[in-house]
Amino acid sequence: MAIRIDEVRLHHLRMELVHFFETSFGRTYTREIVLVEAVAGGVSGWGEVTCGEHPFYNEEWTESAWLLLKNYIVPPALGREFESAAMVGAASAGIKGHKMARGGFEAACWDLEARLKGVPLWKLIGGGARREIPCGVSIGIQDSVRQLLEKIRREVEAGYQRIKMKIKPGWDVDVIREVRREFPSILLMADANSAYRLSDIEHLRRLDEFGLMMIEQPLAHDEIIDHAELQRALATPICLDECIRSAHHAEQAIRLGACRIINIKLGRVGGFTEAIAVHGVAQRNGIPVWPGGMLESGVGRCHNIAMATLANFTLPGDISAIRIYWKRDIIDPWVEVTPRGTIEIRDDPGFGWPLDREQLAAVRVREETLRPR
Ligand code: OSB
Ligand code: MG
Repeated sequence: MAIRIDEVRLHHLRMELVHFFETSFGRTYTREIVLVEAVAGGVSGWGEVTCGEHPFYNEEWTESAWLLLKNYIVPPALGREFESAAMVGAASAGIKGHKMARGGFEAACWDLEARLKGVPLWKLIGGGARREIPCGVSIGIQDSVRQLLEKIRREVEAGYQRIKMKIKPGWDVDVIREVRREFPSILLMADANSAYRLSDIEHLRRLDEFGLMMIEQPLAHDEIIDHAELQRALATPICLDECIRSAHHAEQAIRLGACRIINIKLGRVGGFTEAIAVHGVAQRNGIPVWPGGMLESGVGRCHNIAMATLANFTLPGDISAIRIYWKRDIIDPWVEVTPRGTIEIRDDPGFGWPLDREQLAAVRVREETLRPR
């Protein structure tokens, strides 16, 4: 079934987090999210651009994504027929970088295709390996160790299967030791978001004593070779996040031994087609993957849930209940986590959860409709 994109609407949402979220690159209080609505024959498909408010996780941010979508990604696609959503990414392949902006549009087209066909998105992408997604939770850097321990206790009691804590120089070995003293047997991992250098190798080796499931992206966002050297020196598995922007990067990282686990983020790799390719490379090489998160609204969260039904997503990921992030979200009902620490998938066409259009309008600060000229 060919898809002809009639128009595309960009929505800029401003959503306040329940609690600030701090990583090694900064603190976020309010998310500025771009949603992409792709319309064909009166049916809308929805995608989310997962970049941050500032170019600190990678080079993208809300404003860059808006401009890229408006000036480069959407115009060539308007009024054009695509054989399927799988062909949409190739149409913007000439753009260097900006994969989160490209991925927001690409994901909207997959959601649109699923709705036009009346099938759930997880089915369209070839997922469905499980009906329940194993969930972990990502806990930011806190003002005190006591606060961190309280948060971890709350989420462990809620049933989350693994805890990820953010680390940075000055908030690492000593803090993890406290966490381990309090919670000796939980599945625990640490995410550094590129805060260290290879010269920190002796310091990072001290993490080996804590039995972490993995350490995520310790070194620079674009540095695969040093990660390979670090991995040779560490017992703890390295998981790459920022470094893996394509299936080709996954191949290189695995070939060099730079990681034993990969975090796949839909936006970071430019959408579903590339995410499926990264998943395939990892699967063929015996590397388990899990779904990363970028503090998404319900729309992006549901896309991640669909992705996590692919067979090799065997580790609990950063997909957690909406209440952890938002007072009110733009989907209704909310995504909930079972006492088993899982999310049950749904069979509605598209991403599976109904949009709350009233709330969408309430948090929208800018809207623009792009039509063929
Ligand atoms: O590196 O995984 C990351 C949030 C913002 C930017 C980068 C990261 C994160 C998270 C949050 O860890 C994951 C989530 O959405 O639950
Ligand atoms: Mg990460």
